[in-house]
Amino acid sequence: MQPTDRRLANAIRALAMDAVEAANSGHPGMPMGMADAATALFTRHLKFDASDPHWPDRDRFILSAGHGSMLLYALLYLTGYERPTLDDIKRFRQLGSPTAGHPENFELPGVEVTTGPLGQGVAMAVGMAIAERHLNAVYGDELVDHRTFVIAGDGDLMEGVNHEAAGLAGNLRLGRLIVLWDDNRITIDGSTELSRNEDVVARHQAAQWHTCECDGLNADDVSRAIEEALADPRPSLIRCRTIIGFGAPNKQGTAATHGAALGKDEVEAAREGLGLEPEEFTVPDDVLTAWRAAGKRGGIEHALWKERLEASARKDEFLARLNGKVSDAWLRPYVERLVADLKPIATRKASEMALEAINAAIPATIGGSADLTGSNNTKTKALEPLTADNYAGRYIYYGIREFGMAAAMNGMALHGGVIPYGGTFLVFTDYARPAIRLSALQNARVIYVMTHDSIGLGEDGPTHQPIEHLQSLRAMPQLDVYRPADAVETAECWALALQSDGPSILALTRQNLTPLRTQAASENMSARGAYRLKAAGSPRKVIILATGSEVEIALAAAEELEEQGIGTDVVSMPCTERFDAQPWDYREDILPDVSNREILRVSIEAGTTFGWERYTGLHGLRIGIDRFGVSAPAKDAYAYFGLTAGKVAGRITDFMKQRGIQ
Ligand SMILES: Cc1ncc(C[n+]2csc(CCOP(=O)(O)OP(=O)(O)O)c2C)c(N)n1
Ligand SMILES: [Mg+2]
Repeated sequence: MQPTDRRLANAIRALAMDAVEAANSGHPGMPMGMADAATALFTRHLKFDASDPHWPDRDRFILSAGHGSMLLYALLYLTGYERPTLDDIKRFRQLGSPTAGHPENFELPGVEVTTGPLGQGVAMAVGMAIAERHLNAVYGDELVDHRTFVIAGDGDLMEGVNHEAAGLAGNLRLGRLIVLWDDNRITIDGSTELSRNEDVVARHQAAQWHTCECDGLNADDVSRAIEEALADPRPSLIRCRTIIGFGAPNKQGTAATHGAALGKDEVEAAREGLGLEPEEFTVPDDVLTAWRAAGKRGGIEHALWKERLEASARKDEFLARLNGKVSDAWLRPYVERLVADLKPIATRKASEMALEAINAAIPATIGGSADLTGSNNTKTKALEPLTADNYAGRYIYYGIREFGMAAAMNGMALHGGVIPYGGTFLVFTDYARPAIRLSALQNARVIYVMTHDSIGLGEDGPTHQPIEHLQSLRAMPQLDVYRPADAVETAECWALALQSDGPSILALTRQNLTPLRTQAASENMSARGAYRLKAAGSPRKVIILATGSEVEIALAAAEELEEQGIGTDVVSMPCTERFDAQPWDYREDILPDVSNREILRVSIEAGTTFGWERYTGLHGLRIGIDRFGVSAPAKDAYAYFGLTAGKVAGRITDFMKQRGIQ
C-alpha cells in the first residue's frame, strides 16, 4: 500500500530534526512546517530525474529560505540523488560535508543556487525563469519547456530585493515561476506582527502576479493550488498557511523552532506524536521506496526529451550552448580593425564597440541595464528587447533595480545557456553588492558593466563618484575586477570576462581616453593582469603602476621624469587578481622585489589609496583620492586632486628628494 503523503512528509521532518540535533545547530522549524507542501511538489509536480541532476530540461527548484537547508537535503536523499547520502546527512554542517549550513550549488548537484542571504533565492529564480523563456523562444518546446519553483519564507518576502524581483517578474509575465510562501507568521524575533502589516498577497497582485492560498499542511490542497498556479499565465504566489516546527508538540508555532535543535525530550515527543520510527535517522522501508519512486517519476519524460534532442537538427548547437564555452575568435579581427582607426574614446564606448563584435559572434549573451542603457552603452544595435511579448530578445530593461538585476543575472548564469551582462554606475555596485558576492561564491559567469568609474564622471559629483569601490570589490574572493585603460584593453578584458567561469566587473570611464595600445598584439596582454606598457629609457628608478584612465597620466608623467634622467617604467594593471596569479618570475620582472630606495614604486588610481601598498610597498608612493569627490567638470576635478602629469611627476620627484632616493 502506498504510504500517505503525511508519512512521506514525516520522513522529511524526522531527518531534519535528527540532523539538527546531531549537529546541535541548524533550523528544524522551516523543514517541519513545509514538509507537506514539499512532498506535494516533489511527488506530483516537479519535473526531475534524481539520476541526472543536470538534465537541462528539468524544472528548477530553489529553496530561497536557505536556512531550511535540511528540507532540501532530505528531499535529495529521499528521492535518490547520489548525494547527499544518509551519512552526509548525519554529518550535517560538519567540515568537508556537502550538507553545508546553507545549500551551496558548488557542493551538491540538485542544489540549483546558493541560498541563505534572504530574498536572493526568489530574485535568482526570476533570472532562471527568464533564461528558460528565452531558450524556449530560441529552441522551442521540444528542447526547453520547464518551470521554476521556489519555497520562500516571510524573510524572503520582506527583503527589499523581493520588491525588485516581483516587479521584474510581473513585467516580464514569467508565468512559469511559482513561489510557495511558507506563511507561518514567525521569524527569528517572534511574530511577523512585530514588523510587518503589509498585505503581501495584495502587493504581488499589484505587481501583476497571480495569487492563491492553500493549507500548507495538506498535500492535496497544496497540489490543488499548484495546479491553479500552473494554469495561470502570470507568475504565481501561493500562500501556504503553515505552522513552523509542525509536529514538535510543545514548540511548534513558535520562534523557538526556527534556528535551534529542539532538544532530546521534544524530539522524543515529536517522534511519538508523528508516529516516527524510534531510531534516529531511520526512514521506514515503504516510505523510502515511495520516495525513490518519486525520484524516478521524471524518467520517462527525460527519455522522451533525449529522443527529441537526438532527432533535433540543432542538437550540437544546443549542447554547445549549454556547455557554455565561448571562443575569443572575435577579438583579433576586432582589435585589428580598432587599431586601424584610433581616436580618443571613453572605455564605456569602447565596451559598446567590443559588444557589437561579441553579440554578433556569441548568441548566448543577454545584455541589460538598470535604467542607464544610454550611459552604460550596453545595448548594441541588433539587440531586440526581451519582453513579455518577445522572449527571444536579448536586451533586458531591468528598471532601477540594481540588486534585482544582479540577482536575476546570477539565476540566468546558473540556469545555463545564457551569458548575462548588465550595467549601472560603478558607485551603485553598493546597491548590487550582496548579489555580486553571491556571483563570486557561486562561480556564476555574470559580467557587470560598471561605467562612470571615477571622479572622471564629473559634474554629478560625490554621490556618483566611486572612491572606495574598486578596492572593496578587489577584496572580494573569486571576483575579477577589470579596469581597462583604452579601447584595446577594453576588448581584451571583455574576452577574459567571457571566458571566465566566474563573475567579472568591468570598470569603465565616462570620459574619453587617449589610445595607448596602438598595435594589435599577438597575445591578450590584459590576461597577465599587469604588463609593462613603457620601459624605462634610462636605468630604471621608478615604476608607475596605474589602472584605467590614470594610465595615460602615468605615461605623460613618465615622459617628464625621463626628461630629468629618471628612468621610469609604466605598468598598466587592468586586473590585480590576474597579476597576483602570475608565476613568480613574471611578477618579479614587472615588480622586482627590491627596496623602494633602489626602485621607487608608485601607484596611481583615481580612488582610494587603501590597499595599494600591496604593490608599492609600505614606503612607496600612492597617488589617489582618500576623500569623497567633487562636483565639477572632469578636467577640473582631476586637476583639483592633483591627477595631472605635471603634478604626478612633481610629487614623484619631491618624494624621491625627501626620501634621499637618487
Ligand atoms: C539577508 C539576511 N538577513 C538576515 C538573515 C538571518 N536570518 C536567517 S532566517 C531569518 C528569519 C527568517 O524568517 P522566515 O523567513 O519567516 O523563516 P522561518 O523563521 O519562518 O523559518 C533571519 C533574519 C539572513 N539569512 N539573510
Ligand atoms: Mg516565517
